[in-house]
Amino acid sequence: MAADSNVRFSLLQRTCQLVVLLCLVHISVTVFFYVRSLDGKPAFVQNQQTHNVSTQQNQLRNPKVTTGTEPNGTESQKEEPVEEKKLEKCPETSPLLVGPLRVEFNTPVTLDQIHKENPNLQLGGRFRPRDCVSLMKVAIIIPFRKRDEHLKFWLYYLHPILQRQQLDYGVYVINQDGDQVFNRAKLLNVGYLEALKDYDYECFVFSDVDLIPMDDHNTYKCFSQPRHLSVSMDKFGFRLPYNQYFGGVSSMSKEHYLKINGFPNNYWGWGGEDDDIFNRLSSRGMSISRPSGDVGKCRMIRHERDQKNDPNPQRFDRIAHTRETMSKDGINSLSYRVVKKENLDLFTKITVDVGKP
Ligand SMILES: [Mn+2]
Repeated sequence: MAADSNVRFSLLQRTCQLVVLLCLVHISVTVFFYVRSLDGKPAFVQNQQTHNVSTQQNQLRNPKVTTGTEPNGTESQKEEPVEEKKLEKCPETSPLLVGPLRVEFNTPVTLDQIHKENPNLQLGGRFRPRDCVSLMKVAIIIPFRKRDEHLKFWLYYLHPILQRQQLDYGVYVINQDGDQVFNRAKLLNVGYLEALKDYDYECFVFSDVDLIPMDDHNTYKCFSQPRHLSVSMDKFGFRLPYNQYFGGVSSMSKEHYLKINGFPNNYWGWGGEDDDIFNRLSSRGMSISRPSGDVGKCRMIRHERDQKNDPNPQRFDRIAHTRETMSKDGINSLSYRVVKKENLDLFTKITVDVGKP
């Protein structure tokens, strides 16, 4: 009897040992795969340029001064002849892109911090890649008034993205002076003209200050057709609100822009001007190019409606007559007065008097 229960006991003991052993194996396999997943590429990438550091540093090491008017006494010193090495064109798709980005607006950012995190920027918010010749010279135009908090987020997110996109770019914030009704499209026209005074830009990206792309494959450049970039905004449940929608962020080459006589100057207040622009483009036989809904995802910073930017009641009537009015109203009829132009660290700010309705 005693021997029998002894046998039973040792059998039980062995079974327990086996179970414990199996558990240990299970846990170690789990831990192994967990640790391995930490080493791998994360699904989302933080905003700043911690990735591809080697390339960025490479650019830092070869700081080429591009403005011919630099008053530093270095010309007397003998420079290494490496300087004049002919640069190749940047590749069609930048190798620095990282894909989906995490975008949030809970943590405030400061201009100082953004400046420190983007050491390769030149005064006025200008940049060009140093180890290749950018495919495009892009002016980014932001119509603006009293949205400094939004602008900080925009600069914080966009500067690293635009640099990874290897663009030769400048950021122009067109600030409407005074307290008259806001005129987005007119500010965009001003941005077009003023940016061209600085540099031979070939491409213009028109962006609201509160829109941030969520994937850096959404390149802020021009295509063979005018492009609508903000195709799936969180505000609209990540889909296009309607097929003709052209608001938010768009890009146009100089040629596209001139073909439609620029933008209307007489849309005062909120709404309609983007539809007018769409009408101009389609009446000149152009179509809209767009990234995929996935690549074109973007976030809008939530905000209340601005003062002096109420919905414009005339907008429906105006949109209905774009074809008749566009040749007389546009870049050829634009009048404004520059109040102040500031070349700041992170952007060029142009304060402008655009008049009133
Ligand atoms: Mn908005």
